[in-house]
Amino acid sequence: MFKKLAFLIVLASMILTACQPAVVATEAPVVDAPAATEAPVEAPVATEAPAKVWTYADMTVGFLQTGSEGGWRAANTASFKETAEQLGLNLKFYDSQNDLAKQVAGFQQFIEDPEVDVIIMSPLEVTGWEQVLKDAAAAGKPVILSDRRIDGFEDLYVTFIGADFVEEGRKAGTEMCKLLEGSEKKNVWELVGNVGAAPAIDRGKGFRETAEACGITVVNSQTANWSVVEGKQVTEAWLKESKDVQGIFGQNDEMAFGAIEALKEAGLVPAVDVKIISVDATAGAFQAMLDGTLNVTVECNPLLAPQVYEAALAALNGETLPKWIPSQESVFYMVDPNLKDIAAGRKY
Ligand code: GZL
Repeated sequence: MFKKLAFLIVLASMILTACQPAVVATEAPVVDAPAATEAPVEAPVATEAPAKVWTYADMTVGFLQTGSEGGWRAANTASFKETAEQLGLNLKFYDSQNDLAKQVAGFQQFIEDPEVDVIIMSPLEVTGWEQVLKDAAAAGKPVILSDRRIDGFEDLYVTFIGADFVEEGRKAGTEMCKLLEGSEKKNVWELVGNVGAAPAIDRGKGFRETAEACGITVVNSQTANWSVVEGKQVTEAWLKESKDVQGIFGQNDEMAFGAIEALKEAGLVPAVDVKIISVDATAGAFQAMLDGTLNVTVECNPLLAPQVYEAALAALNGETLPKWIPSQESVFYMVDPNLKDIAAGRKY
């Protein structure tokens, strides 16, 4: 009797055990279930496709250039075209012809162009960019500022690669102070770039910081739009009013060249009767210093393309960059005994 009962009990327990689900390694163990003797095997997780790693060969750049207003810009454009070829990237070049409306339209065109992966811009003016920057972000196209900064909207562009224009102005003011040291009068005229442009605003600011500290008075200041012709016209008009000027600050080389022509035609000796300082340090400025008509030029490096393209590729690969990567620059002097050799070694 007892044997039959024991058999039935064993049989029942065997049947009950067989119905219990086994602790399946792939299921999360029930909290109060006995710990599995082996580490549970992780369920395979669906893996995402690896993010694309961009190379220059993949990259199509939409580059919005200001125009072709002088030697600095020619060197800057050459830098972008030559470096694109060297790196094997596809460059779509847009000449804004120094017209802000055209540059904004070109920006919109690159946003809508499915071939363009990243947009690079040398902005003609510091304002007017909010909508296109927002549209570019919505289109997933990184924006890099080259050469010139804009006001605000740092969250809408990756980085600005270009000079410290305020520092360039400070350097020019410091050099004008040296040139006018001991002068009884320190009247200076300033030829300004296009109104609203970062270099025009910032160079003027920096110049006044250091020039006014040594007693210089900026008697006249007017735009001559970066050009030789307008630099000459503005200086001629000023000379008709007065020849009581001891120094001229051209915010770029071309405007200084125009002033030099006007001074000569008015019977004044440039760099002697009137000290002349410019910014850019183009080949033309070195020639003017070698001719003895320009006292000083403050360098502004136009050969930015390698750094800018590197930043564009980094942006496409999701890297975070500083909001400003300043370019390194120097100052050059007419009185430098090595000036001829320095000029011979320059790329622009
Ligand atoms: C400076 C650049 C300026 C040059 C001018 O980075 O934007 O524009 O100084 C040029 O010669 O027109």
